[in-house]
Amino acid sequence: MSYRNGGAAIVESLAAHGVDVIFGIPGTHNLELYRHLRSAGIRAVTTRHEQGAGYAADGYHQVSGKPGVVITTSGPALFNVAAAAGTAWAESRAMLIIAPGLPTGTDGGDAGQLHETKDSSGAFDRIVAWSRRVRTADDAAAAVTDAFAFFAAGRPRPVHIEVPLDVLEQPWTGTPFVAARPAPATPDDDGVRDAATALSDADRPVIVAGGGARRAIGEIRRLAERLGAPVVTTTNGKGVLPEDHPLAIGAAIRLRCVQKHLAASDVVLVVGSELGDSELWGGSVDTPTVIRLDIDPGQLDKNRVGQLHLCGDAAATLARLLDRIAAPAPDPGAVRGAAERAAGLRELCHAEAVADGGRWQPVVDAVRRALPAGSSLVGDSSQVTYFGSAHFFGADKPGEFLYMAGFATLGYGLPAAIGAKLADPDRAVAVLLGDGALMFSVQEIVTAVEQRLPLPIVVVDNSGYAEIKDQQARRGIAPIGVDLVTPDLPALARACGAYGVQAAQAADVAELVRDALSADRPTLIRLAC
Ligand SMILES: Cc1ncc(C[n+]2csc(CCOP(=O)(O)OP(=O)(O)O)c2C)c(N)n1
Ligand SMILES: [Mg+2]
Repeated sequence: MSYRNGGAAIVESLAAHGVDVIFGIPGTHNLELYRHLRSAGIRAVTTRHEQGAGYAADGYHQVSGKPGVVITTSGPALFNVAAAAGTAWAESRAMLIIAPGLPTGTDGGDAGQLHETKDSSGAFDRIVAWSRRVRTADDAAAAVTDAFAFFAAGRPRPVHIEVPLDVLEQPWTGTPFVAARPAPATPDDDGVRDAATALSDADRPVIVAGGGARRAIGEIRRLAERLGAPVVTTTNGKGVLPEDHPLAIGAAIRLRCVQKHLAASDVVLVVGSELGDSELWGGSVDTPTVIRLDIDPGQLDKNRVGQLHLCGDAAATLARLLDRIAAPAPDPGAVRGAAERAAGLRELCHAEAVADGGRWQPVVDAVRRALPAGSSLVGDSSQVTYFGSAHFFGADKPGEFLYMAGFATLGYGLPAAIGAKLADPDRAVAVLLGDGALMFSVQEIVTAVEQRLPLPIVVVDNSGYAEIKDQQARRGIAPIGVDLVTPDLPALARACGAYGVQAAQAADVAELVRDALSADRPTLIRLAC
């Protein structure tokens, strides 16, 4: 057995919480963490930049449901993961970032040490839920326990643990401690009764499902069917109701036709969404009665005051609502009416989505055709994602479309796909993104090669930042900084040890993606547009 020290306290505690893979980069200061990974049965995946480790951890989290864990070294390495930490905060995802720090007693030091940082945990405390600089090896183990208890208890968010170098080396004789899972929180009876009454009495109820509904798919479906309520999702909630269900409207909350429909409805139940502008795109939810259900009390009136509030776990609270909402007497007419209302709205959505993103539909359709049921498509902050895949890629479940509408960070797609694939090696995972997005994380092609991932990476290449160019045009600004040199991407992929091919037209992408799924390495598929 290897020498047990503060590093072992962290690593053994991770293993006790079911962690079997970490994403990161080893360095001089985190070796006492890396020392223990192998014996703890934890696989270390080295990305080629810490930002990629953070996004890979997020993709892993979204597909596995387990928190993503990142280990960096100190100073620049930790700061390199800051954009991913910000993403996990904005999108409400569970991410644990562990990094070494300067020795205890040198806090705030300015002594010229390697990777010296003014105040790492202070800096990270401003961008994650909490950041703790631990003081002893026991404290290090307790911090891991606290992180997982935090992830289990409420709205998931990132946390950061800083382990001073001397604490990493400190002998440790403790044992990891796993806290009991708390019972899911649910609101009081009166709140559930009032909400159930409002929903039962509604003529035109609608359900809006956000990322907080991802673990309540059965309950959302049963409630929608019982009420005859169409279900609209945010992009983070995409797939909460299978998108081919007769009541599914899709990830369409940004569309004006949906917002008009909400205004013409009498009651909307919003489950696990902050109704942020990054999802509503300047619009609003103007339904007279809005019921907000969220695990985080801070969300219950956010962006749109709720008339009724349900503070609790989505699945547990919806189950209690279902107990109180009687199944309607069999009435085929009512069922047909609800499905017809949903079908009418879906048609309007499709027309609106085609109006601003129709040119992306052929390539999205080609990727969809090539991917078997239960696959995941990963997007990025590119037009092909928010105007394309978000609407045209049908998802059956959460985790089948990976994106980050809130932080909207370029460079997410490729590393997140690596994490998703490692979370579920049997699942087909593909990336569809723009050239600009790829260039932020292009080095992670090598990570995917090293991990031997049969990953299709479909790049729509318009040699620059079309979205920003369009925005410049709308403001009357002559294009500046947006028309870019893009390398020969297939050649670059080949140089990295991947396959690289050109698609002559969008329809050809289907065949190329199919081939890529059965390859022994990633394939970059470039489509000029
Ligand atoms: C980290 C980061 N930097 C800058 C931006 C601003 N931004 C948003 S979209 C975009 C262009 C993306 O280019 P590409 O992926 O090629 O998609 P396209 O707009 O060409 O469809 C930029 C620069 C961002 N979202 N994230
Ligand atoms: Mg582009």
